[in-house]
Amino acid sequence: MNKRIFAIVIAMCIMLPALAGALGKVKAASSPVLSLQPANVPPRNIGQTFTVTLHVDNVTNLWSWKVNVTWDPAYLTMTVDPIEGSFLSNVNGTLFLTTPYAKTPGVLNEMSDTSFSSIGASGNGDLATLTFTVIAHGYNTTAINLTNVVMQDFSNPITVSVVGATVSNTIPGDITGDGSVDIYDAIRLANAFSSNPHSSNWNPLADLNGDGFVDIYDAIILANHFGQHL
Ligand SMILES: [Ca+2]
Repeated sequence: MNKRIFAIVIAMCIMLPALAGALGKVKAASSPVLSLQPANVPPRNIGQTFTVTLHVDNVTNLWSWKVNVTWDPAYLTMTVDPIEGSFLSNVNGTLFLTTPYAKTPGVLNEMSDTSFSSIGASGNGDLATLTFTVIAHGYNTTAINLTNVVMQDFSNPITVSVVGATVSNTIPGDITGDGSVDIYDAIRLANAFSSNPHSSNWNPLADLNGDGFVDIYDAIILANHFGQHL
């Protein structure tokens, strides 16, 4: 680690004003949305795991759902079978089905859940938890996508918007995505310092720990990986 660079970053951190104002939540639209959360997964070391939650918002009487999940098997592998969320099972018994995680690299076909009750679940909730392991670093980001989504109440299909997740697959600290952690990354972090997603200088790639703020904890991650490259 280059201590002088780290000192510059720390100095910038101290000089910049403290984050003001509460972080407001972006209100979801009132129509149903199926998403993976978090939408932006921060960078991990090779071998580290992370989870994303299949989440639904603004749904009415959800009785059954089915989805395919796809990802790039060059960078990520699913290491645990998906776990059912509580949204449907809180209403009644369910039949949760999923193919084994290792059957096809990069694809999880027809994960589904169906309630034993004719009355479905309404509102917002978690449908499933997916666990991935980082197996290689690339540049910038790689995606986890949701396809072939089917949702329905007891008698009719439910139209739903679908949002996947973006996973940062570089070395932690490689904000520029050029495969090395250096002064250019420190500058990007400094430029985004004290920002949140509502700030004009927000840069999600600089939020290295994915907590919704660019702050000293991100600078520490960058410093710890300073000098590393692909
Ligand atoms: Ca952060």
